[in-house]
Amino acid sequence: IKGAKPHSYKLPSAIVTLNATEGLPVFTAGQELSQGIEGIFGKKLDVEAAKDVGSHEKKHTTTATVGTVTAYTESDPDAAADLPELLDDGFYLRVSDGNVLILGQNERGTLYGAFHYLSLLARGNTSDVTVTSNPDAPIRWVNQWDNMQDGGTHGSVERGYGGDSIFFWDGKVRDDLTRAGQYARLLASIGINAAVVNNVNADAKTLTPENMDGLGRIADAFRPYGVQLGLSLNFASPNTLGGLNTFDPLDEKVIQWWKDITDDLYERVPDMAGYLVKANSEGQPGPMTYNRTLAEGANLFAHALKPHGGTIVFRAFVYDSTSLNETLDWKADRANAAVEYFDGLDDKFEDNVVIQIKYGPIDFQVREPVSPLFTKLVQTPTAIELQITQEYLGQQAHLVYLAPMWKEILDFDFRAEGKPSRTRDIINGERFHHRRVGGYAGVANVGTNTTWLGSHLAMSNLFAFGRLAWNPSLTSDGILEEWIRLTFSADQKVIDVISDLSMVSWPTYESYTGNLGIQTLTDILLGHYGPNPASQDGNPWGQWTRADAFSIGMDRTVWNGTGFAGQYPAEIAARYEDIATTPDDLLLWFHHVPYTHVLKSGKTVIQHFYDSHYDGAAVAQTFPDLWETLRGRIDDERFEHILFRLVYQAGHALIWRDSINNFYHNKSGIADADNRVGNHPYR
Ligand code: GCW
Repeated sequence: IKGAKPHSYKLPSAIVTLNATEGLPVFTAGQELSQGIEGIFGKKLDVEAAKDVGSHEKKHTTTATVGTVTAYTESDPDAAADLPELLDDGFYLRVSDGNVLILGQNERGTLYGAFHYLSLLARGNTSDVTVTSNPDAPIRWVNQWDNMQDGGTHGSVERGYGGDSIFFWDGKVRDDLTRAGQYARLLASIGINAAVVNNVNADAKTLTPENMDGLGRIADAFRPYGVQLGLSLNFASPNTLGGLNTFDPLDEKVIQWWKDITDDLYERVPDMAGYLVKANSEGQPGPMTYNRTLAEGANLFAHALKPHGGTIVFRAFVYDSTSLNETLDWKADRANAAVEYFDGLDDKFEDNVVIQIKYGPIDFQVREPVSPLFTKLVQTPTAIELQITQEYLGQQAHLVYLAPMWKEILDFDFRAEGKPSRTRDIINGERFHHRRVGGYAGVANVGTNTTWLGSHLAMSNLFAFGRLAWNPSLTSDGILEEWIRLTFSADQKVIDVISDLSMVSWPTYESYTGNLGIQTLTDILLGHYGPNPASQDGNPWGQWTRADAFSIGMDRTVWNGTGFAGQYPAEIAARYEDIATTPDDLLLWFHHVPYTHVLKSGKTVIQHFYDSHYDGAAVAQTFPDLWETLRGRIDDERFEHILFRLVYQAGHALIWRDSINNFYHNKSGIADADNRVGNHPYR
């Protein structure tokens, strides 16, 4: 770690933890501080355990005192008056002339405070400070889509691009969970408080007694960092694993089976966060298999979890991938599904249910309007599902820094009831619920690869997710700079180059993939990677563009289309209903228009496609040269690893450009005004 000023900084002479228990976050905070300060300043501080504040203060001239607010004020009741009010997981940090006070609202908050202090030091901020910091929302979870086993022995990760599962091997929990502990450390350093460890396409055998023991070991590896374990469930488990002849959520035997399983799990993991459930979607079983509602399905788990204080996070990603027929039905639209399935259920959920909603109504595309379901659940807490793993966004082989996209989504104003209604204020409970509920879920999918995500630069996305879930007011470039300083260097050139690359990366990727809200145009039949616009029509998943020889786009208007635009509150519905007020970047999401339709920019749709693909690919060509300017300024290993990917991305951007442009050129027969399309060297 570079950047700190070792000579001018007055360090505390010792670290004193209050009421620390080994294996819990306050103890960890002491260890992390000692290790971190040694890493930055080369000086090892002792960590002393104290029962109360008074006993140690006399011994040292200066101290770093670390503990929960409760432990601190119990031993010194007068101190309480000087402390700010903290919310769950919040912390207070005061640095003053070599004395450091780090207090958490709970154990976990104390660790967050310690990491914050280290982050300041590592970024060279050695001035006296007083910081009070509370997270924006209680749910700050990552979701891992880890399988217990692939076709062979490997625990694979669905849409994971960083190697095998760090949790599972050969259908069981791994013996060696060192990486799981390291992952928890990584997550705690950015304020994440829970991790769901298995795929939402869940395997019932996660719940065998042996595997439940294994899950207990994962929770033990997480606990020192205050990361709680969450678990995805397969709805049919009472039948497929339990041997019952049904998994009907209203059946007494089924209810008892889940209660017993939940009690068994809590015996092993008393602090389990709860469950995550994908039901009646993409072939997964669910309550609708028995004509029960999604609420009846969610409440089954809510009841089992309630005595233990657990939360059931129920996914809104519900649609039937067998009933969609594009050619026969102009009004068929997968985007409508979530709001339709949850219609009439808002007051039916138990109070420990949170509905987890993907940011867009389809599926993690490069640009989507924000899901209107956020405004329909005004009594039920919601969490937003963001995807850190870049499934449709280049799968870590392309650099796409996602914070700018997430910020747009979080800041989007739905104007519900004509009042300000930003996504971020809905998911933290402020707008509708008036209490702290809901929050953020990030599909992370780290793996055994030493880079965790498969690429060094992709880690800025995991970092940004945690920082935004803590504080959505932070800026994308501010978060990025923080990350670069902590990860690479305080060298201004390094900060500038990585910032420049990252900040243009999302618009660049959008330019050379799918424009104007048409979706990413990846191959959706195979791995969601690389260009395949032809696959975007006629498929059973309802990810369609309705492109023909003359026109393109999904008509989602109320007056003539699928009606999706009408799912928004009135002002927004009106904006999207009308071509004139629909922003160009969502035009083809909401409207079906001729290729010759003229955009607000004055260009036709087809010419915009051509130009944008040339422009985006041209920007990608500059990435490797820009990166070259950092040679020698960061370590060779990471330099080469990243260079390799940027060179690849530059090449792949050309393939994207030509595949998409040729496809629409052939389909429309309309020439490129600049006469580039159809004349390139690959033909
Ligand atoms: O679009 C799909 C992804 C699946 C994923 C699903 C979901 C886990 O391609 O891989 O399944 O979304 O979010 O449930």
